[in-house]
Amino acid sequence: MSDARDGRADDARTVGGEESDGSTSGDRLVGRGIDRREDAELLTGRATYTDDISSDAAHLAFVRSSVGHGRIESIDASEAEEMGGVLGVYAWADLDASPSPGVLPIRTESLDCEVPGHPVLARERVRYEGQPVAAVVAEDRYVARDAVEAVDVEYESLPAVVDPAEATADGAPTLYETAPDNVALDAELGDAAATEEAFSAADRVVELELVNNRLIASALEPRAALARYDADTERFTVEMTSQSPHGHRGKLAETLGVSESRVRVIVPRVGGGFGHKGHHHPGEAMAAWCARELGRPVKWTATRSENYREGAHARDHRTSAELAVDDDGTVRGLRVDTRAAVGGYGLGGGASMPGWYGRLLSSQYRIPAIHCRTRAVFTNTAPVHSYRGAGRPEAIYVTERLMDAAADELGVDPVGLRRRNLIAPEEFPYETAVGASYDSGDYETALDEVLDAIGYDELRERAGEPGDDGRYRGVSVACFTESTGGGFERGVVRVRRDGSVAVYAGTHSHGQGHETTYAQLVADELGVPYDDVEVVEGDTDDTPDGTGTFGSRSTVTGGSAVVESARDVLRAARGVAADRLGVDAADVVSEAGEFRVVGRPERSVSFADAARAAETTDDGASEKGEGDGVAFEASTRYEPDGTAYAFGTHAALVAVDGETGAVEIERYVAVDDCGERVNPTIVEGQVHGGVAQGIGQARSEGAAYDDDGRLLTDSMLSYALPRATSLPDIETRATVTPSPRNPIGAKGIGEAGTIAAPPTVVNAVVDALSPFGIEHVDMPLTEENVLDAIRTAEDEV
Ligand code: MCN
Repeated sequence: MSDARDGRADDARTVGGEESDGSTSGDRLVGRGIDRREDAELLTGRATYTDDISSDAAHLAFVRSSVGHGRIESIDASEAEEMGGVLGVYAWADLDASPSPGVLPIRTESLDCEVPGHPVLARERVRYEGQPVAAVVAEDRYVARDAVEAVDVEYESLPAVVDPAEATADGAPTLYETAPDNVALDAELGDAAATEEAFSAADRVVELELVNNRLIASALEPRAALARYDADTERFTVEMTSQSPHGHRGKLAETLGVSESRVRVIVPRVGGGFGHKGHHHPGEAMAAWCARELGRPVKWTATRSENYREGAHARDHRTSAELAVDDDGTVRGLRVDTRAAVGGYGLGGGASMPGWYGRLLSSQYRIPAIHCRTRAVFTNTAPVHSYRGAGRPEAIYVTERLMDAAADELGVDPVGLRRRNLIAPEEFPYETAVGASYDSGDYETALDEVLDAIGYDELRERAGEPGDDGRYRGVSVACFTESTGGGFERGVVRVRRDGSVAVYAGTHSHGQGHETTYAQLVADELGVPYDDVEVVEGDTDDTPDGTGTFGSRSTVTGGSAVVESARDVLRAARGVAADRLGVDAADVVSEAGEFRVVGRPERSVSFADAARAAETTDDGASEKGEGDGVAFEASTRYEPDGTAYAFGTHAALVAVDGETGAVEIERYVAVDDCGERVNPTIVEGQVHGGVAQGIGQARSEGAAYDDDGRLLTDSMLSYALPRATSLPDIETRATVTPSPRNPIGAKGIGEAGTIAAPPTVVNAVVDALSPFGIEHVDMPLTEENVLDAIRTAEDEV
């Protein structure tokens, strides 16, 4: 661990491994790995998810495009309309005739072309297989599905293009007349001239052509909505799967053509999201539209294959990347040209936008010149959107693969090459060549920690040669940084007369455990028992405006908002306590739920007594009084002072069977630094989940379309998610380098594993395959792909 610090992040600590039990630091709850309070309900099956909500709802089902690209010639719904139990069959013409725009809004201002938003039901043209073309509402879901089968749609098929690189080639089929080259956005980041200069001056240039495979978000619970419309108040209530209740309220209002005040979004328990439940899809909006049309609640629940067809999908980059490096291992420049699919409709998803992608390309290194060109490209595929990591895994994959390729080219150890170029602790805050301002970091400590944990030196000596079992061993590391936090959140802390506390937040936990961690944060600030703090998320009528849970932002942004509110509440309570004690507030200290007079600790008032007293007092900024049962309340709109950059270094040991191409990950060690950890057990859980997903991308997952735009991987039989048996025991350790940019000192952790795992695994497998002269294998590293690479290499010898 390095001890040179700049005073802002002056206590990097290493914790974890076998010794880590997440144990308490004093009486504080923050830093303790207490069990998640939400788990009893979730694990015993008592939790209520959207589809569990019983009602007299009618059921909505979609007729979806069977072609990847085409024009709708006719829709014949006569047979479906006559089926018993069918309440209505709708197509674009019905939406068009209604007061609702019926289009999912997209952020066209960031695009280089004018394109329409995604129509809830296709308007003349379909641009991906699975796009909703017509909607059927029936008394029950089985009738609705039967009626879907009875709707006859004729298409004029158009040529399709599914690969983002092919979509930009001359003569490729075009999705929009306004974007003849299929490019939705062509953006540059960094200084092209300075990068050119760096490349000319460098001793060597290393190049890689990389495919970042297309993924599909596979949350256990598919998307669902139950919509009601109250004709008296002209108000929609939509219970739905969401990561962003207020975001969905705004988007639903736009699609329905009403003001936000006419939409209430309620989010019950959500069975995972991984990004795709933050995005606006047709199903939820159509359920709301039908509820108003029919004057009856309408429920929609996606089937697994609908969820796979409609997306959102993720990644799908084709990248040409070059690293300029001197013979002594000094990296001089990085140049990247990426074509990223956006699917049939431009969503503005973070994955393809330069901000989230290009800005991370510097990883942990001092790279003086970087230039990144990103083209976001329309393809006849499901829309691509943010998925756990959202742009950052794609960026880190590029840099970390190049570092290994450069080490190979120079004939040096990949760890040594990385170490030489790491940004040093005293250089923070550090401005990268692509405009990211890193807040704090101690990268070398994380690197040393992971090397020690995996026993790198010894493994390195054995790598490359077949072991006694005939398999080839490879060992790797990959470093990463991750932008976390950002945007704004509001947090409300309300203290009732009995001293109990309710925390309201605009974020929404869908597996992350906010009910536990926000309660830890607020209980500590107020010095009240943890069990007295209740956390409420997920109802736009009850919770303050918020941005939502994605981008590993909830702790940094939402957590800080509730901490700031708790501090305001504490100030108000101290004022009341001081009144009761007959002293100035400045002479009162708060300790573990007691307000004590400085120097006279026997004179005290408890927090609960101050809350009771507040009701009969009417001064104090946050003090409510007035007999409404609320003693104190504070609301904070919090925006962090810049991004908190989490980081870490992961390492893997793999064994590859040269005869079959089978890869086994024998060891996987993750060292992560998310600043102050509110709950180390939850943090570890997040790392485990993220690494599992990252290994899924590296080893088996990959959405495949045929040339006509038909999805070949439309179920879990064909889309190969990782299984327990394909995952190693994930060993976790941590370093702690607080962020100076928020009151908690935290950085996000929710996506770290998905960022680090793909390059860690691919680097290890390529290392194992080095005896064959193999320099790169694209993900997923299935047996077939690995064997292909070996055969091709052998043929070339
Ligand atoms: N935490 C902590 N200390 C820190 C940072 C985080 O104790 N320094 C805790 C938090 O308080 C929270 C959890 O770790 O309980 C994750 O926090 P954070 O990193 O702030 O991320 P968010 O809560 O904003 O969650 C979003 C992130 C993203 S972007 C995806 S995608 C994702 C993920 O979290 N999807 C998930 N984790 C998931 N976990 C589950 N089970 N299901 C998903 O769909």
